[in-house]
Amino acid sequence: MCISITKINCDEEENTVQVLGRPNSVNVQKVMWCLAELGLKADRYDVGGAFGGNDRPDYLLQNPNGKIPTLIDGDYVLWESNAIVRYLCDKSRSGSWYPDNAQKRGHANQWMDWYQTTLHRPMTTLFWQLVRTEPQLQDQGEINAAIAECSAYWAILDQHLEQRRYILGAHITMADIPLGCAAYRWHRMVFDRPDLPALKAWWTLISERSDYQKHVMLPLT
Ligand SMILES: N[C@@H](CCC(=O)N[C@@H](CS)C(=O)NCC(=O)O)C(=O)O
Repeated sequence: MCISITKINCDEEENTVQVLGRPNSVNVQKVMWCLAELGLKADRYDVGGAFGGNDRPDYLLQNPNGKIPTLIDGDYVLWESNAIVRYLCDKSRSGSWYPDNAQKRGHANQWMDWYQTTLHRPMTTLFWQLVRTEPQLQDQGEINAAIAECSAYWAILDQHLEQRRYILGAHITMADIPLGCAAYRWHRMVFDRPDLPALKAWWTLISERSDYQKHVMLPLT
């Protein structure tokens, strides 16, 4: 494939996957954090946002949505961040990341899909309003509605985590990745947050991981 965009951390080794996507995208962060936890080598290319490139014909050949991230693993191309996380954990079978039975995988997929279909939308509204909109142009009504909606959803996870260390229980799994990335934004953005102690305890545990710090705990931009 022809890629003429800036390549980051290139080590030119075989078995190195390529990730197309800018580092401040929550969906790219899921993939980069996952790869690092699994001990897999990756070259990341700056695509999307201010870097552009995702509307180019060679990019659209790989991902017709023109969205990031896209994963390239040899001849294999995959898009949709949660699908990429599942693929990597399944392929690697490293540690506890890919649950070892169908019922546990069902629950992991449930929480991953819940994030993507339910919490991601109001979190994106809140993020765009608080981080990517000039203060004088922010819509306080939209912010308040997004905080209320997000708070109700995070409270569901908070209650679930009251009896658990990680989302599936004692061990960290792929279920913790999408919600873990979103939890950084939730706790780092500046607004009047509700007190959700079990959620905070889980996020604090995840925040201690060096790969999470490196790939997710970046300046909010
Ligand atoms: N459901 C897709 C969503 C992909 C998506 O919307 N990515 C955003 C960045 S988070 C994007 O490509 N935005 C356009 C851009 O960055 O130029 C996934 O999870 O991969």
